[in-house]
Amino acid sequence: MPRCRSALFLLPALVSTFAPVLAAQAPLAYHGVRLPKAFFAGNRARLMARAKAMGPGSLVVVKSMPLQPSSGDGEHLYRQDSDFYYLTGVEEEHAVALLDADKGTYTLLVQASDPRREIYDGPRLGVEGAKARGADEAAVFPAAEKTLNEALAKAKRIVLIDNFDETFRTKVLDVAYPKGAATWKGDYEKSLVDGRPIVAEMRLIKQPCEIDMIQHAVDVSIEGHLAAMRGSASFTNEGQVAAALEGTVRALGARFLAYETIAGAGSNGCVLHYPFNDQPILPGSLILMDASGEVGYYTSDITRTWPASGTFSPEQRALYDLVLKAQEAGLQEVRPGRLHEASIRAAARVVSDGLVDLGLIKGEKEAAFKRGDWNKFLPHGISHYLGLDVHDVGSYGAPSEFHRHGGMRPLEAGMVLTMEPGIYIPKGMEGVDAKWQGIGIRIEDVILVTPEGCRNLSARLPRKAEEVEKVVRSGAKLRK
Ligand SMILES: [Mn+2]
Repeated sequence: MPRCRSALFLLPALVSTFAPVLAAQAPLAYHGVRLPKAFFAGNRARLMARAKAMGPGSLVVVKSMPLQPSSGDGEHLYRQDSDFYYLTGVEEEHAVALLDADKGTYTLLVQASDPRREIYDGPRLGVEGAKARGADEAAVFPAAEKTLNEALAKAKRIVLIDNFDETFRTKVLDVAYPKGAATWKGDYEKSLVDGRPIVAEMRLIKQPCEIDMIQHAVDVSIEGHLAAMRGSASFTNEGQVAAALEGTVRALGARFLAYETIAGAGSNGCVLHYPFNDQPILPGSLILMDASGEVGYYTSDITRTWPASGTFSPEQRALYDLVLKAQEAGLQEVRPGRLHEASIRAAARVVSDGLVDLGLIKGEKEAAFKRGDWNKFLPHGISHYLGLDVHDVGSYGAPSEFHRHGGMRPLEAGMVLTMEPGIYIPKGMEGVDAKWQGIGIRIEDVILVTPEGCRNLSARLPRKAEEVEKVVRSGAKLRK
């Protein structure tokens, strides 16, 4: 796979532009940073090679993400589909990429210029812009319909990524498989192939420049977490915690959040995807924040849990140390050739055994683990892939080795995944002493599988209980 240039070459100019804002934080600043054209060209070439290997007449058809309406005449902020982005680098809506595997050509079909709309949305790529982004040929709609129809008619095999755009999918199928007896020649003339799993496998193993981008996203997210932790001694509402992270990551160049911020205090930390972030922070409560920015379309996924006051209570501390121990146990199992499942089981086992030690689970350890009693306290997955999407694509199974590996996939260098055990004891949980209730803890880091083992890309953000307390207290001191 081609080693592509890091986007870091853009940094000096950016840092000087934002120097006044970022005086305390330099050199982090990733406004507008994108991967180079060669990266997208390399991805197209690899996909075209796969399509060509399927036989002559293969055409890859990739549709951009449709606009998502919100309410009234509003729309959600447009973010390109990750597959489309990975193959084109194009951020514009209403675009279709055609890869002709026989000829090795890339044709980009884009929306026509519309002066009225461009007053609102800014300039459109047009034919010139499409070619400047690496297209061999380009056309604008509606004239581009003809280019599309001809390519579809000629193709023997259509490798389709339609982004759940039903209108587009129907159109492709109508052209590819015309209805009516006159066209029926006793057999299908074309085959249709789902392109998504092919691109998913490509995206699963990250190229060096992608790892750099994920690191950028992680780095700005670390700054966001630090800002929220440092501010929390004076925060009185979850909204301020979320705002501290979101303001920071955006100031450092994250156009998008990697996902909606989860900032829950006390029992709200037990709601896994807590969406409200608007409740008071009561004295003595923990704050669980699962939040990250996205840089140049690459995500991060980090969770920290800290005491709002700067000091864990004994119960909070006992559970916190257990979650951290579970995460460490999981990380020990992350290396090439080991099953992904092994790391997940190792983390879960530590949680289960620890809960027995604390008296929260009754009985003998081995039996308790097998019964899955721990699931009540840890009801979510402990690890997932990460990349252009926060829950990134790629199969977790290995069908050809299903039996040997128990259905789980051996890890490979270049995979990026999270490790995120937690323990959640909401207020009112049955059969649990009141002193444990209202505690939700998760610790989550972004992990790169390396040839030797793994590297924690978010290790710079403190995780040990004393270190976390120190960060929170340092913020309290600053304001005195
Ligand atoms: Mn996660």
